[in-house]
Amino acid sequence: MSEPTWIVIPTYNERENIERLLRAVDAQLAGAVPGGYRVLVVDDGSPDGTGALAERVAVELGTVEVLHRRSKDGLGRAYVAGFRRALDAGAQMVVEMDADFSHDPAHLPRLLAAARTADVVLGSRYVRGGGVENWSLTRRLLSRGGSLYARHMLGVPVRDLTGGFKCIRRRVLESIGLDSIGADGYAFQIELTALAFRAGFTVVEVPIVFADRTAGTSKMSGRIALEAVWLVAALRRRLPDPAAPAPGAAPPDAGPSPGRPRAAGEQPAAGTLPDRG
Ligand SMILES: Nc1nc2c(ncn2[C@@H]2O[C@H](COP(=O)(O)OP(=O)(O)OP(=O)(O)O)[C@@H](O)[C@H]2O)c(=O)[nH]1
Ligand SMILES: [Mg+2]
Repeated sequence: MSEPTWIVIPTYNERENIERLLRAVDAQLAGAVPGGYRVLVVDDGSPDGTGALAERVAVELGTVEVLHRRSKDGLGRAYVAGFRRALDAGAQMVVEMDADFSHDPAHLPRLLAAARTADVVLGSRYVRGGGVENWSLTRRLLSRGGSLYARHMLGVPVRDLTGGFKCIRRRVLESIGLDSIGADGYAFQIELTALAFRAGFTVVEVPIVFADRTAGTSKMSGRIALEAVWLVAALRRRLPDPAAPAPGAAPPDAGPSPGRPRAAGEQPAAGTLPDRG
């Protein structure tokens, strides 16, 4: 049987980070994940040779595989391809994280621990104990403003909607359907969480400190940030009605288990776990 936990890491020109990152992830997870884990690098034909370097590290570590895609096709599509591969291989829990150390591998055990009792766990900068390091005021305002905008537009009670460090259960990905996710960049993260929440799954935020990348260059752009603004507006029209039965949810008499749809007035699905690490 395949490993139940898969870590999916999209890369484009991350040569300066990928080897160190794969070793750091391995060091955090070795022996700590029941049933074992697999790390999947999804590389979009990085011209700097990230894919080939990841292959070399994979041979040495034995826990890593690399999915090579022909050319740069955006973060959202890279994630969807990675999720597909993980689900096909039997993954029960999929974790997504960036390759540039903004998502500290040391947070992985805490996120995975929270995922034992939640369907979606978000590494969150905007709950108590979380934060960002070395960001300009403009970047802080953009990120905070983006999450607030999406939260209010979509009615999803989550503080950090644009972050990309999260654990998602298999049943969530199966229920929302990977084909239904159309967005890229920040909007991809918003869409995934909003669809999961509206389908009735439990979403929990765990504080993380997000460090600015120190090696390699950013692939985010003003275009991707702007895309998020109009995609959130489009998503608002497309999201299922919160009162309607959720397709992935258990029957209403199944008790307060994850996946149960919530009626109006019930506890919000999103909660915060205290920072223990
Ligand atoms: N496969 C693939 N990976 C991508 C693509 N665009 C970005 N990535 C990866 O996705 C992750 C997040 O991209 P970043 O450029 O770090 O975006 P960001 O964290 O919002 O921006 P910075 O804080 O400036 O680094 C990194 O691991 C990138 O290498 C893409 O088109 N394809
Ligand atoms: Mg980054």
